[in-house]
Parts: sequence; structure tokens; C-alpha cells
Amino acid sequence: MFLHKLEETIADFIQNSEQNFVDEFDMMQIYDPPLLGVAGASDQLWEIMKEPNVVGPDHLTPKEWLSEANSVISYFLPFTEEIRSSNRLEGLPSKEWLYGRCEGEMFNDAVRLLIIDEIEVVEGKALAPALDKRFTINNYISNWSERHVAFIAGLGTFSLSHSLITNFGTAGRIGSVIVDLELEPKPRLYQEVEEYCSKCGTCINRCPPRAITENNKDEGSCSHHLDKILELNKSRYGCGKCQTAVPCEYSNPTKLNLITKK
Ligand code: B12
Repeated sequence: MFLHKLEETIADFIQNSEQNFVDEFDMMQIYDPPLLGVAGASDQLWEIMKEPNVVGPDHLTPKEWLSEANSVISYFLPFTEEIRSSNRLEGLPSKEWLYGRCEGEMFNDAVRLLIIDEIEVVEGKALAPALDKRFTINNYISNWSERHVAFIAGLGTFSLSHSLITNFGTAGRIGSVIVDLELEPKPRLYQEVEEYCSKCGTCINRCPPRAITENNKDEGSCSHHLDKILELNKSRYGCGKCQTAVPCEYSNPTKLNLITKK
């Protein structure tokens, strides 16, 4: 019940908040309504995140962020068709995508704060790790990985490009808030880490610095490419070629296959 109401509140915020519209592009809308997931704070996967090949020992569990934690609300904010379609050409990222990355992350922070407010209204406690002073990123690895959190919260699985594929695809941004409310966890309808990836390889050819292969992704060359984009655009950066003009841009390709097979 609480979650359903929260979903409506976020959808309303997406439709009506000025922060979700970009003046420079004739009030272009950044995000469509979100997908919400929930993970239990005692889920066994939190400890598995600390393993070196998963995220690493610095990844904190929900209770390490907030001792009273009982649940984690994770959400995926899908980019609108306008932002996604603008980035389908090869080469440099579209200006719209760069606004989606930068202004879009500011809006993502506003969603985190909105959820914290909603929890406090019902006298609960809430904390968004991305907004906490303990949040860090070392050598491309954070101590709270939004994709891994979303995986645990039932929102989707990883892809060849290491993006998270949800039922609304990969092109969008992820956020989460740890809460002391006991919410029912969302079932994970997958067993494997890359179960929603069809391994079509389209992202391999889309990647400008060729950072993606069938077995690996070179985060260093992806990051170096993003630095070059920042240099060209000064205060904004982004790329997202691996998340646009690919079958997982706005859908889960393995579910599409199931539908067409019927
Ligand atoms: C550091 C960082 C980067 C680095 C490294 C990216 C990376 N893949 O980790 C650089 C600068 C290269 C980068 C690039 C981009 N980023 Co970035 N980045 C982050 C950040 C801040 C932390 C990532 C992190 O902690 N990684 C941890 C490591 C361990 O992840 P990993 O190596 O991919 O994990 C593998 C292992 O865990 C393995 N595995 C092995 N065993 C097991 C077992 C289990 C159970 C599981 C689950 C997994 C697993 O599976 C994973 C995939 O192979 C997050 C924000 C956040 N706080 O999470 C955003 C984030 C990942 N970035 C994002 C985006 C959108 C981008 C870009 C598209 C840029 C842009 N906006 O235009 C590109 C390309 C992204 C891509 N395809 O991966 C989004 C991803 C959205 C999505 N749908 O997936 C995030 C979540 C930001 C957000 N808030 O939405 N990013």
C-alpha cells in the first residue's frame, strides 16, 4: 500500500516538477515514470557484494549505512523517447543525452530527497547513500553500487556493457533509499547475473572507444572517453551509446523474445 502510494507520488513529481524539464530544449522532459523495487536489509546478497569479484569489501550493507535499516527502495528512471532517440546516431553523444546525464542526476537527487521526505512523514527513518558524506568511489568502484542494489531489489540484471537491464531497458538512471520500514521485498524473477542480456553484441559495436568485448568491459577506456567528452562540452559529460540503438534500450530483450516465440 505504502509502496503503491510512493510510486504515484514519484510519477506525479515526474509529470509536474520543473526539474524534470529542460528549458534549453523547449521544456524537453527528461524521465518517464519509474520502476520501483524493494530489497530486504537482511538479504544474503548484501554480504556477497563484499566479495572481491562482485563489488568489493568496501561495499557497505544497508545496516552499515543505517543501523535501523529493514528495507531498501531502489528505482529506475527511464529516459524519455526524446532523449533516447537523440542519442541513436553513432559518434559523439547528443546534447540532449548530456542534459539527461547531468540535469537528470540532479533530478535523481531530488527523487532521493522526495522519498526521504515521504518516509519521514510516516515517522520512519531513511538515508540515501549517494547523498551521504561516507559515499566514495575508488578506482571506478563505489561503496554503494546502484546497479547491484537494483539487482538485489528485483529490478533487473546486468548486460555485456555492464548496464543494468530492467523491463524498461537500460537507458536511464538508478537511485535508492535505505529505510527502517518493513516493506515486502520484490521477487527476483531471475537467477543469473546477465539473464536479461540476449548477448546480441550490438553494444560492442556502438561503443566509441571499443571498451566492450564479449567477456569484459574496460572501465579505464570508457572513463577516458567520458573525460574527452567533458573536455569538449565543459560542464557536461556522458556517452550512453551502449544504451541507445540497442535492443535493450527501452525493453528487456529476453522478455521480447518470449513474446515473439508465442
Ligand atoms: C564508477 C561509475 C562509472 C565508471 C565505471 C562503470 C562501471 N561499470 O562500474 C565509468 C566512469 C566508466 C562509468 C561509465 C558510465 N556510466 Co557510470 N557509474 C559509476 C558509479 C558511480 C559506480 C559504479 C560502481 O560502483 N561499479 C562497481 C563495479 C563492481 O561494477 P561492475 O564491474 O560493473 O560489476 C560487475 C560485477 O559485479 C559482476 N559480478 C560478478 N559476480 C557477480 C555476482 C552478483 C550477484 C552480481 C549482482 C554481479 C556480479 O557483474 C557486474 C557486471 O559485469 C555508478 C553510480 C553508483 N553509485 O552505482 C554509475 C552508473 C553505473 N553509471 C551509469 C551510466 C549511465 C554510465 C554511462 C552510460 C555514462 C553516461 N551517463 O552517459 C557510462 C557507461 C556505463 C556502463 N555501460 O557501465 C548508471 C548506469 C545505469 C544503468 N542502466 O545501468 C549508474 C548506475 C549511475 C546512475 N545513478 O544511474 N560509470
